[in-house]
Amino acid sequence: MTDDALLDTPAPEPISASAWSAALAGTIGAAVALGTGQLVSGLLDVTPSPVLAVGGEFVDRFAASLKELAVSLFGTNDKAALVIGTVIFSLVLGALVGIGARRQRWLPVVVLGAFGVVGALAQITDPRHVGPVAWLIALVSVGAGVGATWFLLDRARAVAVAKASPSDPAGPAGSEVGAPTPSVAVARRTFIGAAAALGAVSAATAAFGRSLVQQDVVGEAARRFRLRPPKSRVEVPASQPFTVDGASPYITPTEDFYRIDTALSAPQVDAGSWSLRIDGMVDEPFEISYQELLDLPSVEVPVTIQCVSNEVGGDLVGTAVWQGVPLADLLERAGVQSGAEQVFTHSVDGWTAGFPTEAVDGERVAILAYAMNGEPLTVPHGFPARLVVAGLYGYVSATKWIERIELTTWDGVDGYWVPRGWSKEGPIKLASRIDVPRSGERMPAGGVTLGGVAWRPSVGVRSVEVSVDDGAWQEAELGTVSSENTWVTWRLATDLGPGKHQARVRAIDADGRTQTAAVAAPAPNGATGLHQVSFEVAS
Ligand SMILES: Nc1nc2c(c(=O)[nH]1)N[C@H]1C(S)=C(S)[C@@H](COP(=O)(O)O)O[C@H]1N2
Ligand SMILES: [Mo]
Repeated sequence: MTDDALLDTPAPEPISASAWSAALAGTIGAAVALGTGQLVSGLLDVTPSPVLAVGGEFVDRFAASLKELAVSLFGTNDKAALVIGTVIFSLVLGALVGIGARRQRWLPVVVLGAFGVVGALAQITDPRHVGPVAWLIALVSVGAGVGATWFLLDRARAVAVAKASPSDPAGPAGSEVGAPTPSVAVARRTFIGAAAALGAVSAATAAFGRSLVQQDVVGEAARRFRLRPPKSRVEVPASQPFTVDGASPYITPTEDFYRIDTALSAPQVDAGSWSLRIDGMVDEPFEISYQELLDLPSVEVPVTIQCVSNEVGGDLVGTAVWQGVPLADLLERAGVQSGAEQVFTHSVDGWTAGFPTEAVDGERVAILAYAMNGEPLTVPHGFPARLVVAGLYGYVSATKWIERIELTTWDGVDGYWVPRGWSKEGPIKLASRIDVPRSGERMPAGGVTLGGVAWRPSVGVRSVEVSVDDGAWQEAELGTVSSENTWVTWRLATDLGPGKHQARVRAIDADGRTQTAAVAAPAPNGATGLHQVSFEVAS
């Protein structure tokens, strides 16, 4: 139709795509934008991608309220939910944009464009310093998304036009009842086919883009760098006096070790270009490479670490053999100035933690660790290096993917979780757990052996007591420990008859203090209360 024709004839009722097909067009347009963002990020080796950067921003902003929902300090499920939530939100928004774009053709440019700006800003402000290339990623993604939306909307409109076409014997009014004419069927097939193809392409680009950034950084480092045996080690006891089936082993295998962090995807740090800087209130700030770190005299020590958000009886605690360089050696080399009250550590992903300088007193185990259970750290546990400080909860001390140790004042700066409602200091509280039987478990008849663990790292556990069916506290048998820095395994043989029973456990630490029965929630500085299980013995 020419302009003249438009002017000369009365304007026809504009025919537009149905709301459903427009929604589908918009949804797939948004998917194409997300997939393209992932792909271009992958091709340019940029992390995080726009989606992960936006999700990460979300974590940082709302982590405090997530805490109130009693979510642990970021378990794996919360993250999957967040990423999926971000994607679903984008797709739903895309659907609305598709519907609106039938009247306002430029709507996808405005809304996807705004999304692109949000994604780029999230990438640029991410501590991993994605540069101006984020704008390029946004431009390409938004372009692809808008293009896909328009393309599909036009195909969807073609279906509506075919339906309304006077040449269609069924006519516009009759199209509801009459069988679709071939032209409607063809138009519909074209639209569905294009939508399906673009949907598949967006999923494939997202998956491929993601695979591009997932390198085997640990394997690469293993080929180039060699771990040396430690200069000194605290031995793991060669054997334990007992084991209880189903109870925690003394050393937690790495693959079973709990993982907690705010990273939506664990940072993949290249050991070859990584370095750690020690600065702030020190006489001689310095930087060391991975090779230099491995060359320093190291120690190997079994230490139990725990998350402050662990509930009574929870499993956010584990014991590993950590190899690394004593933090005291590094601080000595830097020359800590008087007035430096806080060891404040930074992760490559911007996460931070701080604890009092006095904790590095030469007695407490505090190491910059690069190996766990005899192997280089895995990516989820902080490769290439992390901190392990015996007796302090992870949120104040155990910085993974560490890149900077800053000596500063106590009031100068707060670690990540402190402004989010957690205490500034986080010593691990005396705790104990029953592993066997599990609550609700049905045990075979003929004598039940209870078993579990108890810990107060850096102080140690003197004894463990169990009360069955509210009876007197009975002393449990203890396993062998390598030092006061780990948990101790315990067991208690009982002679319980058939029926329902319950048991409670408490520990007494090496200072002679009995674990409190007073119930406290994890926030702000660790749960207290006694772990109790109810179980049944078969007849
Ligand atoms: N970079 C970084 N390091 C981190 C965290 C984090 O969110 N980011 N979480 C800390 C918390 S809260 C705990 S309990 C420990 C858990 O260490 P793990 O995952 O190796 O068990 O890591 C600590 N180190
Ligand atoms: Mo934690």
